[in-house]
Amino acid sequence: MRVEFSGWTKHRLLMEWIQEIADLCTPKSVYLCDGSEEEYTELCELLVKDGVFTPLNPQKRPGSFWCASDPSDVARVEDRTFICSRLEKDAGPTNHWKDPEEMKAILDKLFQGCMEGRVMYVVPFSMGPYGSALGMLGVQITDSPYAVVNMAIMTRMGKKALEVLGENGSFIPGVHSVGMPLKVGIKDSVWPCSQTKYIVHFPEERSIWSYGSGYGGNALLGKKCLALRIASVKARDEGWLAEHMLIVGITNPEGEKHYFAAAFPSACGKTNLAMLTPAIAGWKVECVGDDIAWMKVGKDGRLYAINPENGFFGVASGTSMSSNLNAMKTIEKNTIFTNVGLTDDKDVWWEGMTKDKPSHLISWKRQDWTPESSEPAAHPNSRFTTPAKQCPIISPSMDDPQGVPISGIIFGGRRASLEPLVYEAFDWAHGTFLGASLSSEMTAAAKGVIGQLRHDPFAMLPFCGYNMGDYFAHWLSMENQTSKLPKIFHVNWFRKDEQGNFLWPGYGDNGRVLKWCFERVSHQIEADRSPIGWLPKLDDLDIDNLNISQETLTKLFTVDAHEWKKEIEELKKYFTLFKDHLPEGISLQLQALEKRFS
Ligand code: GTP
Ligand code: SPV
Ligand code: MN
Repeated sequence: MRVEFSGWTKHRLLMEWIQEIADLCTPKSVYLCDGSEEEYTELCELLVKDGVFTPLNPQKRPGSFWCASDPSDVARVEDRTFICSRLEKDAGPTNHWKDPEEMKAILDKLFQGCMEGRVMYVVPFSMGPYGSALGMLGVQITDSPYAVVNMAIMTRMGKKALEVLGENGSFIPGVHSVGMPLKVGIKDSVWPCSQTKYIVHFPEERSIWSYGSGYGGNALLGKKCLALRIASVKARDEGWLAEHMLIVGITNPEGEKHYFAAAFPSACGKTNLAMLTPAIAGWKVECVGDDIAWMKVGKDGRLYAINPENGFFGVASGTSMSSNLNAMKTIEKNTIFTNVGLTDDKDVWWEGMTKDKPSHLISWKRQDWTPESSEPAAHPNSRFTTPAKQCPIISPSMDDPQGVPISGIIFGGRRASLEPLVYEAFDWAHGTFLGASLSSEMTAAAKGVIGQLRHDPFAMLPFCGYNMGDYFAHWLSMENQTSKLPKIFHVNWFRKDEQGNFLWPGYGDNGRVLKWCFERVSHQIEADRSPIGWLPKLDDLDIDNLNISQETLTKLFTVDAHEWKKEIEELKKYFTLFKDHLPEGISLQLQALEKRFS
């Protein structure tokens, strides 16, 4: 089939590539997206007609849809994610690697005829404000209209991106198929996917191939595949940072403002912190991004960050008016809900949304559900896809091509023990070590054992497109570019008491911790030196109107030498994984930490 491009693009390489993929995948037709509102509406109508989308009650949630995935396709598949660099050592010990030629042979077979009977959509998009020096263009080919409408929310998608691309601009190509050709006699399913899954990245040629899944980061290629795995490689080559971080602006009662970027592993609180309603009076928060930050040293020597995305693909489960009011307001309209419960009055519900449970609904498994049911109404990794612009506290800087200057970087994970509520690194190298040492209990965001503690350096374990040891070195090397790097902090909202209860109330009260970080970056307060870093003087942590005992506070900040010595032994073992790719700077930090405890 000849693809007809008239008026859509004059970019020769783009046209050739689209033709090549159409010849390989043999769809029944090709649809070139323009990103218009009409197009979005038509695609949603098509999804409704095909039984994929259920429109929600327009009185309750206008412009919104419910859908449920195949029960086997509910999260990122890390064990099926590959970094196919030419050399295995460039993928490193934390990634799955296959020789690029071998992988291409596998993909060639898989993709041959894989779109039979389906429409092949071509989705041009910009990651980051149009024309930003920090931004990047991508084109996703997909046979999933669900992926198209999600991409329309998550990225700046359509004609404008093509205009910026022009006739010979560069773009990251991504090919996605749900992997279920509609051969004669095969009936389509509401959530087509395949038991065979491959999420593949070729870092040197900067391309993406994704097969077999329609869900989240597996299928929305602008997100983890492009903006983290491919972008991290480009960032290393060009001297900047592509990170799994939220970006938040904070203004104190005096009107002084600072921006922070924070890296927490998947489902560990980025969206919540990015949209924080601070529990302390007079402090204002604005959201620049909730998942990804691209950061580059600016002309003034400071680190500037943009959010490459245009929407939020946020965890629904647990989101409520009390935990995240701004997210709840963001998703009042024009939102796609995947794998949540569908109530009898055609609204959505999930565990933790309200105290009172609906007496009946349709669960994410499309089954009748009542409060007596043994299974949850929503999948723990259920998600909302919603435009960032709808967030009541979205920062106007989100569209600033320059980005925002970052004053502090925060690392954190889920740790039931060991890690105190907050502390500050001694310097950049020590902060890099804190990022490299990050461990967290696993969540439902990826297939795996929930609750199991694992090393997740920089919250980038599933997202780093090259050797993690080289990535540590790249972080250390940022110091050669500028003397004005941000301060680095470590937080832990998830420390528990002996009974297994969280010691810290979290959510809005995390504003108290941000306030401490703010006052440290603006040099307003002193701190106490400890073996692990600078700890707050307890008087400096604002606990006004917070019902917390002195005993709990002490527990939150306890640095248990015995526990830390065990952690140091564990880290020694872990870092051997990187062999000669482990930079000396990290080994020296570990030795220094051990010495401070002896
Ligand atoms: P990804 O989108 O997967 O990258 O996740 P995320 O890092 O944005 O996580 P998110 O903010 O969606 O939070 C995930 C889960 O952590 C939700 O169930 C929240 O309710 C819970 N959570 C977030 N912040 C806190 C907190 O301060 N304390 C506690 N106890 N739980 C929290
Ligand atoms: C994450 O898992 O960190 C996410 C969701 O943000 S996904 O887009 O599926 O990767
Ligand atoms: Mn994420």
